Amino acid sequence: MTQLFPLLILLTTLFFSLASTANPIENNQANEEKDRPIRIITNNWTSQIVLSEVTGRIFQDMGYLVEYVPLSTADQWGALAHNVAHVQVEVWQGTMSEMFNRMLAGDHIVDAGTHAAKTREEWWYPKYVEAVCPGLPDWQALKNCAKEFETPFSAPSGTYFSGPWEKPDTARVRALDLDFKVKVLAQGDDLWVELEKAAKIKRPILLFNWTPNWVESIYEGAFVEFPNHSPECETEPSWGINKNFAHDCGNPKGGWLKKAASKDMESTWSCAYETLKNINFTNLQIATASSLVDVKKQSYEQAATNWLKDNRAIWQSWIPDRCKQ
Ligand code: TMO
Repeated sequence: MTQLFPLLILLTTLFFSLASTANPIENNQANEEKDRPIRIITNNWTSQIVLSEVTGRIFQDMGYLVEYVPLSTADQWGALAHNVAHVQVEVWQGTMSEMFNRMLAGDHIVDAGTHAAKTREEWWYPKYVEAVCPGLPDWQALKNCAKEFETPFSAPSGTYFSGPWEKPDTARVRALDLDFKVKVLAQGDDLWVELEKAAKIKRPILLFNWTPNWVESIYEGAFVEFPNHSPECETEPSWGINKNFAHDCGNPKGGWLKKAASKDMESTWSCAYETLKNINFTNLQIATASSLVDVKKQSYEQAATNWLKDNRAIWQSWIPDRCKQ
């Protein structure tokens, strides 16, 4: 018996080490892939939060752990660069191209591809405003009617309401010599509070809006048409109608919408990374995702559940065959 003991231990050890290290490299990777959560960035507007939730549920369906990391669009770049967060599903050209391109050029993040959706982020007004500001949507109409948009914040100038995203609005007001002051709202949703208050009594209002968004399904309105955007407009003062200042133009029309990943995503969660590259939302899908919450008053989670239920064939097609369980 005492002689058998060492043999037994040897055999047991051998059995377990063979079982667990049959392919040591593959095994460690598999563990890390499924044990470490993929951290998805959530920002502060509806479609982004719903689509992040949709993306997270798809990853969970594939067997991954998922965490959501609420971050401002300003703070998300450092998190991605340090692999503290790994996925951003809505990078908008109009508000984020500058930082996105800088991070890409520095090799700090990965471009995970472009959605089919075409985007625009711009000054916007509800249709009834045209009656008191003839000439809209041409921006030059604003030269003669700034007073119509006066509020206690800006008196005697007009107010333009912007959201908490990096936009060169003050530089544009200066470059185009407009009599407006920019009121930056703390929360994205504050824009819709202002819009509803104004629209109820048909008070003129000018605010930041974008497409695709739920707003277009509820309010008739239009974007202000500023001089066409060009990259030089943002960097070359001599470009455009004001020879002394940059930003004498509007935001891009037909802008791109991209996905971003951390540098470690592909090597750590290769199937999730492949799926992220395939994820591809259209204008209608994004507008629908946001109206489920902002119009139909569902929670973000309910909206994601409903979206996944109604679009099963689409999201299943984003998962590569080799990654299907
Ligand atoms: C990035 N956003 C859609 C708020 O303009």
